[in-house]
Amino acid sequence: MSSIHAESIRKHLKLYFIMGSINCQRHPVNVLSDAIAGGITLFQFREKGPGALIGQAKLDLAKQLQKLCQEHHIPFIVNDDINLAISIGADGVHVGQDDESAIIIRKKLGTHAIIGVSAHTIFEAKQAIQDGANYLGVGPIYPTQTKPDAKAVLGTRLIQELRTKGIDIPLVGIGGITTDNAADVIQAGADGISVISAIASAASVRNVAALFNQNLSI
Ligand code: TZP
Ligand code: MG
Repeated sequence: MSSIHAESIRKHLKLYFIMGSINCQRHPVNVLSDAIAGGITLFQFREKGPGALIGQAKLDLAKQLQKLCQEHHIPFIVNDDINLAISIGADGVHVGQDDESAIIIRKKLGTHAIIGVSAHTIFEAKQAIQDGANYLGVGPIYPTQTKPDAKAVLGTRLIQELRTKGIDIPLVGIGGITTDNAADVIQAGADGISVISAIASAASVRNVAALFNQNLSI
């Protein structure tokens, strides 16, 4: 990866909003639109869990959300679904440890795609870097209700450890991040934070996104 690409990704990770239809109390297009107005810097379409859309409905929503992102120059990342990402020309994908390796995904998506990988240990982080991941999602940092199968809570320890070891790949913390604890995640060495419920379920999506932004500008 060229370093210009890496530095551009690092900047986009600052306030990384993730959601799918089941995380939203209003139409996802309205939620994303408000989140963009509040200043999110990256978006991941994560249409997953009980009641999630599938097939044509999932494709249609992906296209609507992607269009909104394109209008605001916000990269659009797809969770897990490599074929969906290819079919709509998404900017990248985010995968977990049980998904295909970044090596295979890179072959499918090409050099310019943004590939993010979830890491829960130093070993997983190093492997993802070796496989060509552009950024890591490290977590869960704090307890979360959003992912029932989330692994053990890490706190900010792994982020600190990665940075102490000189691993400088762009990375975000994920899991239970709120406007109150976001700055601690950055302080530990993350380039940004990724958030589902604190933004998607907020009474004012726009205001909460803006408050995150304010609290991250440290
Ligand atoms: N991966 C680790 S924790 C998590 C994911 C997808 C859920 C994050 O959601 P929230 O609502 O921001 O805690
Ligand atoms: Mg996955």
